[in-house]
Amino acid sequence: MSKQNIILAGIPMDAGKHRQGCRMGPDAYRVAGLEQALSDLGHTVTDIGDTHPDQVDVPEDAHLFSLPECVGWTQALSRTANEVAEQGLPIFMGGDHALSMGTVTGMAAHADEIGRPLFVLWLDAHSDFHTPSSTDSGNLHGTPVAYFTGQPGFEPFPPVTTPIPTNRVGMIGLRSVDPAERAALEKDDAMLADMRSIDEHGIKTPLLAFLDKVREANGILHVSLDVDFLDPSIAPAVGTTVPGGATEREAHLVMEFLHESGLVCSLDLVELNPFLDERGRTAKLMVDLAASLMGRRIFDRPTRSF
Ligand code: Z70
Ligand code: MN
Ligand code: MN
Ligand code: MN
Repeated sequence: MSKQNIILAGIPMDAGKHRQGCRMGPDAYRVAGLEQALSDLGHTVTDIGDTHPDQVDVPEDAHLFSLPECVGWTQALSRTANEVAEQGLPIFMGGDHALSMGTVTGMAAHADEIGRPLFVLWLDAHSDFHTPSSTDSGNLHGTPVAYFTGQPGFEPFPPVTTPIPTNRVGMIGLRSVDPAERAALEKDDAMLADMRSIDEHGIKTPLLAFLDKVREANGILHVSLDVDFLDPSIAPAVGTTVPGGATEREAHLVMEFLHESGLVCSLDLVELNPFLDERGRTAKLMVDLAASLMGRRIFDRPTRSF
């Protein structure tokens, strides 16, 4: 991947779930040095500041947490993502995972405009495949994949004009999937790699298979990185810790393969809750992973040369 125009967009969204703190995510990434880490690699980096939700005329819902605000964010982010995608490679600094309802639909519209199919790589412990009627928690951060793939039941949200077919979605890192999500995913054709299959086959196997699919279709790839993809022992700053996640080495390897593929068009960094961090270690790890995705490496030649 050559040198890029990277656009950093802060999304202080906390409306996707009850537990608060993700609104501090964008500033934590700034303090942890994301802009410098990327410009050190030779990229041009522009931080456009924080985005805000649109005001919308949607009533509160008894079951869904902060529904009007989530609708307002989705509308604003879909527009913003489509706009910034024309200027370079956006990195969306979240904010909770409900922000992907907006970023992915905006990137899908952009991909449509340039005539290439958008694929989505979901790096997460969770599948986030609930619909507003299947969610028990009422937390809309558990629903973005169902929304941008065009599942029914999202009426107060903007209609999805460019749904991503589920066969263009790859999920890696799964280890917490609710029964309703599981039933829906088993009927569907998304590529699923749970931690069991990663233990068995290594993380490289599903990743390279998915990247082949993107390449064969002349697609572009949006990557959505949830902090809880990582094991909580290395990434404690997240509301929903699930043991048994990706190691630091597995995560870096994923990022390095993604860089080498040259297919990545955009990145979400989501679910960082700085209120729960230990001396910034999770924010710093996420910055390091973003740097690996954007080309940081130890040597510029193959190192198996001995
Ligand atoms: C659960 C729910 C979720 C992220 C937790 C959890 C969803 N399936 N997503 N953390 N990122 O409440 O729907
Ligand atoms: Mn556009
Ligand atoms: Mn998630
Ligand atoms: Mn998650």
